[in-house]
Amino acid sequence: MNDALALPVGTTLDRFIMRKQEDFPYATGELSQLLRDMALAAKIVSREISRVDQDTSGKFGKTNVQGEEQQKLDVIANIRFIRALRNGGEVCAIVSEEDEDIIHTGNQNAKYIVAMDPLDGSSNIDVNIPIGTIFGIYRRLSEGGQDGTLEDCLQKGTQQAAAGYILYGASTMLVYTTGRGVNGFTYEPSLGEFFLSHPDIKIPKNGKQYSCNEANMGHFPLGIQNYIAFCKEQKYSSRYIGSLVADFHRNLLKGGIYFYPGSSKNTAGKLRLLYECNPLAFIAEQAGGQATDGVERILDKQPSALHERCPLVIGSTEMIEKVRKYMTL
Ligand code: P6P
Repeated sequence: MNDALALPVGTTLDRFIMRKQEDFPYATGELSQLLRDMALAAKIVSREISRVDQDTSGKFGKTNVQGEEQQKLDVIANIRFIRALRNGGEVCAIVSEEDEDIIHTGNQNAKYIVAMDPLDGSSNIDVNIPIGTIFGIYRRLSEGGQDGTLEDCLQKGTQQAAAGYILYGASTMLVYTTGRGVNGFTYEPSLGEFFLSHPDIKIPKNGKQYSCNEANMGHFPLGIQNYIAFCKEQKYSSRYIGSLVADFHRNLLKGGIYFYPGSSKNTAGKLRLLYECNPLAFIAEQAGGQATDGVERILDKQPSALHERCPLVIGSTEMIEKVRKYMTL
């Protein structure tokens, strides 16, 4: 992180992106523009969520590739992000939780791939619980002048050029990294701008809160069950609202651990490696935390399918290390 370029709270996202581009001497501006495109879509989705009405609330009436019931806003958010990325011109292919196959944008000379969950936790919309968008950005491996390839999309998390999330909560926040720290921006709807509100976020090394669905406890690996028992002995607080981005964001700022482990019901767990685990793992590590599947580093995993699932344990370093000990006893 180039401290000389430390920018004051209140800097706009646009100015921040422009100044931070100077950290990358060979940058030619495409990634900067891509981040702006994501921010534009985030503003539009934030507006759609804040004015949910009978046209946008409730079920869409179909299921997505995961077999999950789509909410109308899932579809709206997916369309908005795909449109912003297609029109922005910097992305040749998109992997979305809402689409089984790769979405080719037609920008065949574009350098980047985006893997995204356009609206995670959308079943919480109708009960006004915060929800989020998660995205990871990769450089294409294939030559320009053609559509992005499956190989372009199945890269390890270590290959991400950038990653971020948008949290649609009491306020809308964009949190992202390009590999030089993590910064958070809060959206001011009256001005239509994101402003730097959380510069250089660092996750506390330890925490006293854990996030998991304890109803599944009996199906968790024994090591996880033993770690949860340890948390209870330590009198930690259980904090789980069933919305990954919201749970992760709270733990990122306050310290804590979120886990959605594999279980006897589903050995790979529920969350997807490409567009949920990898982006959040990149952010967690850049903020001084860790992310594993219980034992192995998430970012080192080689994806073999677009929508493959992966157990996730993510948050404060000392808590992750403790889980690793319980998992390897
Ligand atoms: P469960 C939402 O569907 C989600 O993907 C995450 O946002 C959330 O943490 C998790 O699933 C909740 O899953 O099985 O506890 O309801």
